Amino acid sequence: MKDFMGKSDKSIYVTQPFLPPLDEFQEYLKQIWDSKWLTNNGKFHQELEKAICKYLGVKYISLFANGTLALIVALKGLHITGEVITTPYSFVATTHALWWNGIKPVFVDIEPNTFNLDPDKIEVAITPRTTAILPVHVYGNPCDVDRIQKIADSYGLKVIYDACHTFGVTMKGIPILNYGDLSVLSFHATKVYTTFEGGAIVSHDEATKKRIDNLKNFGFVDETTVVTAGINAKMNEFQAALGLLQLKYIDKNIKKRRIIAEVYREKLKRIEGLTYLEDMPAVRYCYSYFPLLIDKEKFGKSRDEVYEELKKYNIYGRRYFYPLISQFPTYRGLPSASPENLPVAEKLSAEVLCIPIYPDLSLAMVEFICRIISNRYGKSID
Ligand code: T4K
Repeated sequence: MKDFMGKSDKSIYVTQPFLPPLDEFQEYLKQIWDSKWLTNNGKFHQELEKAICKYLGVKYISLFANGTLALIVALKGLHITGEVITTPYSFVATTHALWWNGIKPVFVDIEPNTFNLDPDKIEVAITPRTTAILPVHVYGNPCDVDRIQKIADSYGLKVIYDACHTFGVTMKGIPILNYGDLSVLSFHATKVYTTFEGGAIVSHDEATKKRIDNLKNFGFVDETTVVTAGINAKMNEFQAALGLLQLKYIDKNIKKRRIIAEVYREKLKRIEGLTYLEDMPAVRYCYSYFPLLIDKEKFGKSRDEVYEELKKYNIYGRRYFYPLISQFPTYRGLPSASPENLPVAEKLSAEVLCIPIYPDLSLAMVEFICRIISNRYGKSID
């Protein structure tokens, strides 16, 4: 940071990956070099599966090359077809995974206070062709898992959670990943826990894990037997090695993120027209994003004006999730994609700005960001 109200001398992005000390990674690289084992269920892959299960408190995990392939395979693994109820308020990969499986997405609106699929609106969207619900724990904020499960049970639907923002999140001590039939994680460079690119599917029984493992490896079950038309979605040894190292630092990193979120909340709380997600009771969060809602009428400036203003100081927030998935050309012709069907998602998508949050972001920079957001418009944060 240069000076208090000056331009930051390096770009500050919405996120930045945490990387462990290079010499620690080099130790792993040496082992990979010596063994010449680069992928296909190698030593580090096997170690990481065990270590992540332990850390997350889940029974079975299958590691993937990225979260998108994991989503595609999760749907395939449960033989999901026809129509699937999902949220428009997510990263495009959520709905693209349906499209890649030839499944029709049916968009349902979200709740204003959680940004997640609204359970009150799910039932009216169910048709005889509906086979599953694909909710997203957006920004790592847990969905109403009990109500969603109740609906799924009464209509005989599967539930696959897109849990890509939700590393290590628990509710009343229970890992959020243990709800639903499957949960999908992303370990992309922009995520709380990263393996460069990467992802995983959490399953609850051995047979399902085996099916998923076969699907991610071309359908092979042994050297000569291919039981299904699988794909290549395997995580390699370099990714797994970084994953093992990241686990050493993850608690510390989540704590740093929490402190940043607390400073943002404290500094921005008295400003009319600005709101943010509050932590729900009994939830352990991972603070993957800090979404700020900017009400143009009350705040006096629009979300886009604040976004542009921050850019002048080399600070690059992101408008996750604008545009809504339902507004992209592939999906906007669907009846459920109409803005009248999705008023809450439309409103939040126009108001949200995700401001920087990552472990190495200094608290001085967090305060600086708050000052740009507030002081420029004549509103004191002190
Ligand atoms: N479901 C959900 C709910 C998701 O959020 C995602 C991914 C997926 C599924 C799919 O999982 P993956 O297949 O990706 O594992 C980013 C990420 O590419 C994407 O992984 C993520 N969600 C999405 C929310 O954000 P972009 O296009 O906004 O990323 P990009 O490259 O503009 O990066 C954002 C900022 O992060 C950059 O301005 C700078 C910083 N950055 C980025 C990279 C890649 C770094 O500092 N280092 C880096 O290596 O999509």
